[in-house]
Amino acid sequence: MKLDDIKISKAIIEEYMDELMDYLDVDVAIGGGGPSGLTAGYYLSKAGFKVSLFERKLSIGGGMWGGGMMFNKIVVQEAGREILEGEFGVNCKEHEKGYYVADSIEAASTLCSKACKAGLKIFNLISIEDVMIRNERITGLVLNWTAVEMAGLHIDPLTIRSKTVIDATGHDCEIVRVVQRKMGPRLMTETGEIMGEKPMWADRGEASLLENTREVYPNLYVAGMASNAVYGSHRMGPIFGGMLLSGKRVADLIMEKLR
Ligand code: 48F
Repeated sequence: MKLDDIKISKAIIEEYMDELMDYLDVDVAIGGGGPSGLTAGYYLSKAGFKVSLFERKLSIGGGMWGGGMMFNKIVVQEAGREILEGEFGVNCKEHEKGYYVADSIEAASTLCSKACKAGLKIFNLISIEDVMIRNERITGLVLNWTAVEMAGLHIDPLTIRSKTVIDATGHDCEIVRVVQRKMGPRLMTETGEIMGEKPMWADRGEASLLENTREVYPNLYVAGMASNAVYGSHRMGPIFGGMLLSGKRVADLIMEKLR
């Protein structure tokens, strides 16, 4: 078959636009394609919800690729292994009792692949710059191309509607930060504000993460490192079990709410 360059362009543009149109109105919109966002997207999509995920960067996987200080291994504890190996099929080696090691490349690529196959629609190279709020509830997201953001171009964004939103943007908890900036101290935290991340302490950080994975403003949930940053708990470095468990927990909470 003789290839027509213009037909290739047409295929890409039409298919992308069709999908973008289809995803203007979703059940759940996830900000951030790290381990917590991908896990949440996987479970919600698998349960039949319409879910989109927006990732600022070209690659999906967030802080998982680099392991600890670029040694591309991650550690999970038993509960995390049940998801990483049990659900996703990523090989986990017991290094010593209770400490399982996985290859970060296998982990990040498998999470991404399984989430896509479960039905999660991932849009990369798009940044969430704002939220839509009606009657003090989150009703959607405000999006722009990352390239626009990086170039500092003065170009207005577009919006999507979503019944619920997950902030899985990691340490910076960017979506919650926008809500705080626009709405003042109205978050469902002790102070009404973002409480801020505490220093590295794997044990405490992991232990508090599930409790901190919750609704923080009507229709807005936090998952992963964003949860500990919002609720004032510790960072935990290259142990990733909590991220997976947090992704599953936020999915369970949203399923309960939407059903
Ligand atoms: O940082 P990230 O991997 O978040 P996570 O799922 O996992 C944290 C761990 O990687 C690690 C850790 C483990 O113990 O502490 O840090 O909580 O992924 C967050 C993703 O969100 C994207 C960002 O590029 C990254 O890939 N992101 C951040 N802000 C935005 C965004 C935004 N405004 N719009 C779209 N994507």
